Amino acid sequence: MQFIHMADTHLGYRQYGLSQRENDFLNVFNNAINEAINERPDFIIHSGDLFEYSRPPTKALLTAQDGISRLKKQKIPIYAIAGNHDIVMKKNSIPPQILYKDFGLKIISPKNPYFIEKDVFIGGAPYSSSYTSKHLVERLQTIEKVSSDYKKTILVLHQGIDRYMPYEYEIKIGEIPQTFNYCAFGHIHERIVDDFGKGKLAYPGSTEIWRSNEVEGYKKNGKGFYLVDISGDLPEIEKIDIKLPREFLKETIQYIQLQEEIIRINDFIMKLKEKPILNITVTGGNFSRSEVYEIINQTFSNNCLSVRSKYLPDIIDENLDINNIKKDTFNIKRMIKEHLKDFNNEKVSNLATELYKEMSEGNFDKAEDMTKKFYEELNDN
Ligand SMILES: [Mn+2]
Repeated sequence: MQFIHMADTHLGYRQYGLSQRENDFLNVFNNAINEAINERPDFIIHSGDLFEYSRPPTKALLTAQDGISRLKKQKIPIYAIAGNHDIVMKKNSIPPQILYKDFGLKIISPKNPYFIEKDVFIGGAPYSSSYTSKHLVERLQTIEKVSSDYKKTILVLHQGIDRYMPYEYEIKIGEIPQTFNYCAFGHIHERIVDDFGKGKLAYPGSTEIWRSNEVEGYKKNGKGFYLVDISGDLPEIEKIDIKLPREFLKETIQYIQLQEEIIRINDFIMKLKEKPILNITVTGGNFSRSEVYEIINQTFSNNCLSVRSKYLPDIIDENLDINNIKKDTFNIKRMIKEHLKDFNNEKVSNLATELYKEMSEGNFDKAEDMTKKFYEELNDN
């Protein structure tokens, strides 16, 4: 008894506004479906964030449709839940996955919280925000009760757990029932496999590099999906890697070695078949950002799909004596709280602090996501 566990395919995501990146996400999904068919699993589980948006672009919808109908032709059932990207946080909203019901996609939802596939119990719930996680915990208790009649049980969820995301989780590890053989999670884009209760808990990770902070994890653990065998007492989990269409390079170079490093990186890039994405940080020394920007852009803009650069020169300011400044001055969180005290709302000041942090690091995409999420959850209540 083998199944495939994948998640976070984010179809429709147009990273850095580039159509090539949109295609990369679609191609990786296509390849993952091909590879999945080759493995001849008994079924497939998709643990959420099939799409980037709750209203995906047509191309993404067609790619999903094509993949799901190929699985149907091969008689491989596929089960899915909605992730936080697939749904808007409004009551009674319907995820786009519903479009594929007639193509054989089975959606695990509050209405249909579980299915039985070849004597295996597959139960779960769509993404719950931290504001509604109480309901989720109640739901989980009900699902656990029903599952006790079955020998092999799988729980499907799209949530962050405090054990792996201590600041942004929606559910605590202690709130997840421990009786399932396999907990098929989505949401965290890193690959994680852990012992949990009487079985295993796993995140297969995203299938493409969705944020630049996934590059390190990709280098270490690859990207793709899991092939899980639940015949024995403990599930056996095999990592199946899907090759990414292009390299995502992240380089930090010292200003003093700028010339040598640029040559080294350029030599590497010239050997690549596809234009990579290059994230480059120049640090140390007292240099002019605009001059270094010129050099980097001239060298790389033609042979990279996208060049994103960050400059961190040493700050030399003789008038600034760090020892004379009270530590409080640097407590941005306290400063923002003080300024927003008329709102009398901790969530607002927390958002402001987080936005300040992300935007000062140039993470505008993330800041936008956070703002969107904040208002979606606000409207939900
Ligand atoms: Mn995701």
